[in-house]
Amino acid sequence: METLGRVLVVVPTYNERDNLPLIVERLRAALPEAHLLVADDNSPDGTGKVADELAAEDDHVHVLHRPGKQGLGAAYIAGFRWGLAEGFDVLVEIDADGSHQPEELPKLLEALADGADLAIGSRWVPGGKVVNWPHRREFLSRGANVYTRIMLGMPVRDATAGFRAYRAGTLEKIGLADVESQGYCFQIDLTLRTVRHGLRVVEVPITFVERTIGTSKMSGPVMYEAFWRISQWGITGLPTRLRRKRG
Ligand SMILES: Nc1nc2c(ncn2[C@@H]2O[C@H](COP(=O)(O)OP(=O)(O)OP(=O)(O)O)[C@@H](O)[C@H]2O)c(=O)[nH]1
Ligand SMILES: [Mg+2]
Repeated sequence: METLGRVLVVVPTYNERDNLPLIVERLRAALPEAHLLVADDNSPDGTGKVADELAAEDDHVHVLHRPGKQGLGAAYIAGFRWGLAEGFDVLVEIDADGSHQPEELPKLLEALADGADLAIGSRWVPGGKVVNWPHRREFLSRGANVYTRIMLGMPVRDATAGFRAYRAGTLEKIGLADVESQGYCFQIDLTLRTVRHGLRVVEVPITFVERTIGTSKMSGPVMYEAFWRISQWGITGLPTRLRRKRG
């Protein structure tokens, strides 16, 4: 197992005022060496101010203030750019709403240390779980992943997962400049880029817990974006897949 170097956890926030202090405390306890970057889209509920207060008390906490709500993908790209420029070796994604357990992060980092280029905290591999999800949400997530697997031919069970760890080198190789995905489909986009670059993706089972505080930002347009982009990537990638199969 190799040593991984410096870890940055990027926490995107939009109206997560009450969740942020809790997730920051848990992350700091689970991984005391890691640095955190809150990427806030000028949340109307004042999350940015809460983030500033946390950063003032702790030199491992940083804040990226963005002008307005531009989607999850854009927030992560800005956060990754910040982390790469600061020389971090590993970049982690985690939701602020408590759905992902910071205590499970060491497992993801172990997978990287064992040779993965991207470690995904996965709900849909053996050992993975969801807690308190309505049937409708589970159906949607499983359905989206089945559709993604069929359309894109990726051997990944939870390509929409938002709890993951990238080696800095992975992000540098796949490139962030031309990523257009704005919402959650950003997760599928980066997974596909990683697979298509021949890099190693490892899924680690996690327990996903439905948020108890604040509201979901999942919306119709966000789901629609994912659907049409997956379809588009599937169709444009088809000739290459067929050629590989024949050859
Ligand atoms: N900066 C920023 N963060 C966002 C944006 N949209 C969502 N987030 C954050 O991304 C994380 C995941 O968003 P959620 O609303 O919990 O969405 P989800 O977890 O996919 O869906 P639920 O299961 O319904 O909660 C949370 O920390 C949000 O605050 C955005 O446009 N900008
Ligand atoms: Mg959530």
